[in-house]
Amino acid sequence: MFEFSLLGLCATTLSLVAAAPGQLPSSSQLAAPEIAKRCVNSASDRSCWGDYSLSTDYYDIDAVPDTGVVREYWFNVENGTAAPDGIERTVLTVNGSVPGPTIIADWGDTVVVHVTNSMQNNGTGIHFHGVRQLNNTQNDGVPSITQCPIAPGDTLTYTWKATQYGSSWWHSHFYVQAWDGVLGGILINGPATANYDEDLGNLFLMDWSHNTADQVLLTATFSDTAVVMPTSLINGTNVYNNSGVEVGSRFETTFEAGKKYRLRLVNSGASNHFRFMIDNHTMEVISADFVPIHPYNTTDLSIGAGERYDVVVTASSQEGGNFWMRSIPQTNCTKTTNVNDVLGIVRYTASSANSSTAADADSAATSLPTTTAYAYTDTCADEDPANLVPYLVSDPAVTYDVRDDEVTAVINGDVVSWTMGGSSFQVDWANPSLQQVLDADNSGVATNWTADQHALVLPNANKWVYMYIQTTSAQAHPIHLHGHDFWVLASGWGSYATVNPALSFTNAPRRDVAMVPGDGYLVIAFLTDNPGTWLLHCHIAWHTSEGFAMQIIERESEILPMIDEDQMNSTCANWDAYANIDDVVQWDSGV
Ligand SMILES: *[C@@H]1O[C@H](CO)[C@@H](O)[C@H](O)[C@H]1NC(C)=O
Ligand SMILES: *[C@@H]1O[C@H](CO)[C@@H](O)[C@H](O)[C@H]1NC(C)=O
Ligand SMILES: *[C@@H]1O[C@H](CO)[C@@H](O)[C@H](O)[C@H]1NC(C)=O
Ligand SMILES: *[C@@H]1O[C@H](CO)[C@@H](O)[C@H](O)[C@H]1NC(C)=O
Ligand SMILES: *[C@@H]1O[C@H](CO)[C@@H](O)[C@H](O)[C@H]1NC(C)=O
Ligand SMILES: *[C@@H]1O[C@H](CO)[C@@H](O)[C@H](O)[C@H]1NC(C)=O
Ligand SMILES: *[C@@H]1O[C@H](CO)[C@@H](O)[C@H](O)[C@H]1NC(C)=O
Ligand SMILES: *[C@@H]1O[C@H](CO)[C@@H](O)[C@H](O)[C@H]1NC(C)=O
Ligand SMILES: *[C@@H]1O[C@H](CO)[C@@H](O)[C@H](O)[C@H]1NC(C)=O
Ligand SMILES: *[C@@H]1O[C@H](CO)[C@@H](O)[C@H](O)[C@H]1NC(C)=O
Ligand SMILES: *[C@@H]1O[C@H](CO)[C@@H](O)[C@H](O)[C@H]1NC(C)=O
Ligand SMILES: *[C@@H]1O[C@H](CO)[C@@H](O)[C@H](O)[C@H]1NC(C)=O
Ligand SMILES: [Cu+2]
Repeated sequence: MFEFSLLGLCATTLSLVAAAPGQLPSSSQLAAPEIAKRCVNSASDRSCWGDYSLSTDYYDIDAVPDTGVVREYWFNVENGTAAPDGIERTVLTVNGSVPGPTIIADWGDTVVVHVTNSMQNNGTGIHFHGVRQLNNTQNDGVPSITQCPIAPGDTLTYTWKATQYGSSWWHSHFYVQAWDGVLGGILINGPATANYDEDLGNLFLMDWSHNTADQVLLTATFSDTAVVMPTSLINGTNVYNNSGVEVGSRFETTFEAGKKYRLRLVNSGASNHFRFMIDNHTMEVISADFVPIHPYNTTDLSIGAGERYDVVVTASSQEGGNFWMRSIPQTNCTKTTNVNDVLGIVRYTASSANSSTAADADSAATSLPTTTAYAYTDTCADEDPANLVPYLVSDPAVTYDVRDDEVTAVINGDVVSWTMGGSSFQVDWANPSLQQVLDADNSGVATNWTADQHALVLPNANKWVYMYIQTTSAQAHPIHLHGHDFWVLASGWGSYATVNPALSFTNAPRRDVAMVPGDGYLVIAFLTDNPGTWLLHCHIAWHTSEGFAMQIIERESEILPMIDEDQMNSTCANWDAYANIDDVVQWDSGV
């Protein structure tokens, strides 16, 4: 196992020579004349990255760094108990904690993750959210799409290259297991569009129930009851008012006046949409998902399930010494009983807090903040697209090659099911799409995708695909595409056909999750530049399980040579054996 340092260390070392973080360059390497020209990443110039930079086209595999460094992790998925907010319940952990270990790498490294399923009663599969997986669909970690579930007792190894840099998370894509705790951070060091002194790492914002996600899903789906989440956590912790007794503890972090801190916000929740802020502190937003943007300042930030934003917060000298950090569930699309008590604390170090006496300083170190929230509008709309301007310009074609789709909400009696383009998604754990593609290629008999498998088959390379996602229900939905960033050409309230909005083709926001507003539309574009089987779905946990998904079968004829069939077959054989013996019943969508 490697030892990692979270701070700028990796960045600075790598920019000198292509050496592993923490490994000092030899004097001969430093003496080489061409190395002297290289840009050095430091607190005062985060845009530097050795021979690479913010202008490097990270979609071009030949342009991105190839460090030769391998980051290897061993994840053990287990069943246990924990009390993140002071209320003990069953949780599923990776290496004993929620969140599990953070994957830390430098841009251009290779990441290897060995996942062992040590649970008794569930399969699993780990998805590396937002990671492009170029020519690497088998490592996307989605049971029913790219693999069979990993059976109890089995181990599967995922390997992928960090061609992008920035912040994300990994999570189980089996059933609703992620929201029982099978999740953790991804942090890829690279250049940034604003300077900062310290990288505080990923900060998870997550709604939390005292029942297992499995129980919540059953209620949501079969009793026609809207899910009400009792509370939410900040980085895996919060207090809870347990019938008048406050239990649990709050997330706290320490600022030193004069320093700038980078926070990597991740909404890892099942359904809540959050508005994040730190009282009396403006945030400078530097990236949306894995896409660095031109920085903009805001006092509050809207973040949907699956979305990420990196922010730089300046700790100026403030009287009082401590401030509330807030993750406020947005009632516009979220049902929660705890809107105002999802709080963390930012404390200034005694030496830097502007307090005139030692007693003031002591009290600042322990007392609760008394600060007030910034005013905000309660909505689940994404950040203003005018602010989400990618640093690296990469524009879509003005005309499309393929145009698809529509989504509507359908409620059948007691059972909630969602449809996209008329079908409620239903795929089979034991027969993943990728396996079907291999079978078709091996046998020469094409797969006939069923309506429930909702496959958008895209055989041609480098074509522009436009999708119009329209919802006629009041709820907003975070839409996530695997294997690609997409361009957000338009979004808004009302009917797309009626509004007929202008599409934005000039440096539009680009990312891997975007909100379709309630009773509204989202228009996205992506390029068929990555052969594979890729899921497109609503990231609200219950909706994915209830069939709000479809899949893209991209450039099928190129997939076979990149597949490790032994690995595919062995995972499936172990799953079949387990599923037969234990009579596993799949009732959800399969994703
Ligand atoms: C996780 O646990 C495994 C043993 O189950 C251990 O080998 C590995 O080093 C741990 N990984 C991390 C990142 O803690
Ligand atoms: C976790 O353990 C509980 C209690 O033994 C059991 O009921 C449950 O099925 C287990 N869950 C998984 C996913 O193995
Ligand atoms: C997963 O485990 C939960 C208990 O933790 C159980 O209720 C559920 O049925 C299991 N699901 C599958 C598909 O095995
Ligand atoms: C992807 O794989 C195909 C077939 O193996 C190969 O021809 C192509 O060059 C690869 N593309 C990249 C970007 O690696
Ligand atoms: C949140 O928790 C993760 C995982 O334990 C950790 O890596 C990260 O540094 C924490 N974030 C902050 C801002 O403290
Ligand atoms: C805590 O819960 C109790 C009983 O449920 C209630 O009376 C009290 O007002 C709550 N306190 C706060 C601060 O919300
Ligand atoms: C925080 O901002 C409010 C409103 O601008 C101001 O009244 C207050 O003095 C500030 N508090 C601190 C500790 O800076
Ligand atoms: C954001 O605010 C900080 C502090 O006032 C300032 O230094 C920075 O230049 C601002 N950034 C932008 C993009 O306006
Ligand atoms: C501390 O606060 C006082 C009064 O608000 C102010 O005059 C002084 O400049 C502050 N000191 C620093 C170091 O910010
Ligand atoms: C959400 O906000 C929008 C705009 O303010 C409003 O039109 C819509 O009715 C709200 N939806 C819900 C469910 O509150
Ligand atoms: C798909 O349908 C065609 C035409 O109906 C048929 O010839 C073919 O055998 C089917 N393929 C499979 C894999 O079922
Ligand atoms: C994997 O299984 C398929 C049947 O599903 C078979 O056609 C193929 O030959 C197997 N591949 C290997 C490498 O064993
Ligand atoms: Cu949804």
